[in-house]
Amino acid sequence: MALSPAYWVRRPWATALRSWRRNISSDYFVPARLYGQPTFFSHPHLIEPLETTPGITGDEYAQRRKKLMDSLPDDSVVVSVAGGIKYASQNIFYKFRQASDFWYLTGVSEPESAVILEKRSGGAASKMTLFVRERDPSQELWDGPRTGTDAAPSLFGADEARDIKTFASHVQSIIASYSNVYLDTPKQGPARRRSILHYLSSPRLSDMESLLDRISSSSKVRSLSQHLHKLRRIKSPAEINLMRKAAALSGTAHAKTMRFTKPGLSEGALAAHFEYLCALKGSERPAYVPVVASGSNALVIHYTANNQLLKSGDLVLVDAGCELNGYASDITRTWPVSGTFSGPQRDLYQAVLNTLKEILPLASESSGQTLHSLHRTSCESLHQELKQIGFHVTLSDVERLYPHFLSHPLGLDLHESGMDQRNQELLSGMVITIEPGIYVPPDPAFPKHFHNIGIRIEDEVLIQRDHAEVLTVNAPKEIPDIEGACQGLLDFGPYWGS
Ligand SMILES: [Mn+2]
Repeated sequence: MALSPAYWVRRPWATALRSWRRNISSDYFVPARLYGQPTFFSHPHLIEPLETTPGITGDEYAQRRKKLMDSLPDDSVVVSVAGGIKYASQNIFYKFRQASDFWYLTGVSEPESAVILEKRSGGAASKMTLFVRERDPSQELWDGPRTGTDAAPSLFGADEARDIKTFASHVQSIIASYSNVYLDTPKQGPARRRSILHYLSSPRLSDMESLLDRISSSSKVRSLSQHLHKLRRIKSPAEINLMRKAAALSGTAHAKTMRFTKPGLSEGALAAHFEYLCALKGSERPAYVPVVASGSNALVIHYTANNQLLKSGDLVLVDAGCELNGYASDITRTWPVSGTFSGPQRDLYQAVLNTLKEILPLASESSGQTLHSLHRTSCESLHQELKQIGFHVTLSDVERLYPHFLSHPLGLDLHESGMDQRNQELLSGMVITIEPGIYVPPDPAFPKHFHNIGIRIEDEVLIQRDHAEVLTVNAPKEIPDIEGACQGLLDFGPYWGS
């Protein structure tokens, strides 16, 4: 895309761009063609100068690779591959989503790509080889432009780029010459989707399978994700900025969806409204299938059928969050379909909210808490709250009413870094959810007026040294705020509007 001279001068980052121009090759500066993903030249509304992907600079990607390689012994090689294209049926593909680990290391947004990072002994800088799809005009006519091996090194800071078709043979020889190999195979990774096998849906797959069988049976292969997730759990200032935006966008969409709610609409209409609001503001996709569970559907934790009609007098539980610039957000709110809580709904809601508010101040680095200790505290707190409103329950009964865990870390993935973090002390820069809930089955053991009510309230928090910063403040959660939002009394103002 050609940019007029006036365009450059008017933008505040014109100065930064001029100094940047001096440091890069002229063939990159001249936007001779489009690449396989947005760049500043083709998409200045998405990408700032110096950024490889929205909000993340090339320097930050280089820092991530350096930190990873510094954490590994000499004579190590890292292999990471792109996500695979997934198909709904036959050749009907889903919108592509990059594998999080590969994206975290490279910023490459195309499928059928891979990276090899090599660290020899003696403190020499590690070498980065990118594998990408070679340019192919006949294929690009169908699928859009590719970055290709010619532009990949300057775009992503790689030492060299090769055709992905040579990856299988290349990886074989590379791995043979290193003592420590870090990659995720189906046996080691938590799921196939992150596996090296999955990234090629092509005739080459069978070759890769036998190759990887041989590789993963080797004793020198170790899990890469374990090392990467140590880095990924602490968010950089740039990542925090992106996660703030994703949380703010989802929070606003929750508030507006409260306003949109009325008896007779389907649960799916609320999901559609939420997703529309997020997409309109630039979200690539929902971070997960939204749960819109009215009435007793809320007792099903992962209810996603979303095909019932909203009834006056019921609550509706909405667990929904957008993905923005690759980062997930995750918010649950529960509100009355008719805009006003009934007595029992109000009591139970306030009980869950009190527990959430008891946990939030504990979520800091200096508190020395872990996700496990916070969860235990939430069980004790819910136990006390339930007793206050007339439940005759023991602490162990609480598990029946609150069958899920309190919290999970999030970032590029909705549930980041597996379960091994539950026993680790919280550290500044982590982003976690806090999501207590109560789901009352129609069992005579529990007071009848609470039967079939399900309530969950979920915030995202950024762990700081001495406090937790709630990122999801745009989503109303106090009872008067929720009722106000539902009844249209909340002033959405210029920020909320448009
Ligand atoms: Mn969650």
